[in-house]
Amino acid sequence: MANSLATVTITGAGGQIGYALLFRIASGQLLGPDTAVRLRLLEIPQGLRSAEGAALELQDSAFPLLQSVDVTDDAASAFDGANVGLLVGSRPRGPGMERGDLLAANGAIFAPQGAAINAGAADDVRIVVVGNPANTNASIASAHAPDVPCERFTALTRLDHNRALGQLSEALHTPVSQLRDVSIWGNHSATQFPDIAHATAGGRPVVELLEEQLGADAAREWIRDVFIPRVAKRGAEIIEVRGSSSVASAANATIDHVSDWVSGTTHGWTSAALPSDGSYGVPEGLVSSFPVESIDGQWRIVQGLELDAFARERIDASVAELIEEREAVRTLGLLG
Ligand code: NAX
Repeated sequence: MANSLATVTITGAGGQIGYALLFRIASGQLLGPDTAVRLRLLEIPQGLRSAEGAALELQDSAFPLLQSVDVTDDAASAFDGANVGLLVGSRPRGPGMERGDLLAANGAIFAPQGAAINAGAADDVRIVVVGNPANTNASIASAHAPDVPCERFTALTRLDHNRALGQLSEALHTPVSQLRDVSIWGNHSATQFPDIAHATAGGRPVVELLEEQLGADAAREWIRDVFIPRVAKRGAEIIEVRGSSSVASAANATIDHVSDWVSGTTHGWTSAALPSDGSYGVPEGLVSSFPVESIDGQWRIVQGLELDAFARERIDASVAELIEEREAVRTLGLLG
């Protein structure tokens, strides 16, 4: 029997990732078996039928924890009382679309959603932005929610983190459960820096294991020329093989992100994009991915990691891209 109730708002709920998320949330995988959920599905008018269809299927699934499902195209009612907001619906870059057009189109989505969160969400609201460009969309939403602490606005890099774990598991013939302390730094884009300098497998440094397996030079090359680009460009690889972008793995990562945020990390650290507190020289306020732990319901950036020259260069490059995105959005007047 559930002893608490949470309102979870999903934007773009009629889309692919939305469809993969809804049933897992309703089954209790987001907030655990003791929390009943009230789902709010936000769509644009063209997406309403699809979301309504998903709502019918949710009813047909008879989830004991699911208390209600509302479908709407009104952001104010979707976010009213929301404890968790999964901001999935966005305007991804289309063919021939200039960056300014992309950012402006997303500003038109995330600015009003930020304002609706500010006006009506619950005091403990937690937001994760999935829709791309995710880091900058999170900044836009946060800028329009001045009464909500900025650290409640995060962006998803857990999929990149999980992709890195998958690649390491394969290379080292080690189960994912044995791997710890992989980090994703920077932007959720091809400039991100998947970092295994501090990672361990079965308690031993991953870099040492790779060096044993491949030799020192080949291990360094594998990390630089195979591992990093494969993780950073995995989204394109999925599109090429599957004919459509990542869906179930993106939904899975979103569930992992929120469930760790609420319940705590127990297996080393993970990765999430959140407003920088100035750690590791990342400008304060910039929504950038870091190695993080979740303690008492809050993300904390893992402190004190040593970064070598290679890591510094890769992080600086991704942060520079984020700064450029932020400046472009500022020029468009989207930061309030
Ligand atoms: P879909 O096109 O299947 O679904 C998006 C849905 O959002 C559509 O139903 C659309 O009607 C709705 N929508 C658009 N504007 C809206 C608004 N203002 N309010 C509410 N709903 C709105 O895309 P899907 O495959 O579900 O992907 C969604 C987003 O996730 C895309 O931006 C995609 O780029 C991004 N991704 C992010 C990932 C990450 O790791 N951060 C990985 C997967 C994915 O590529």
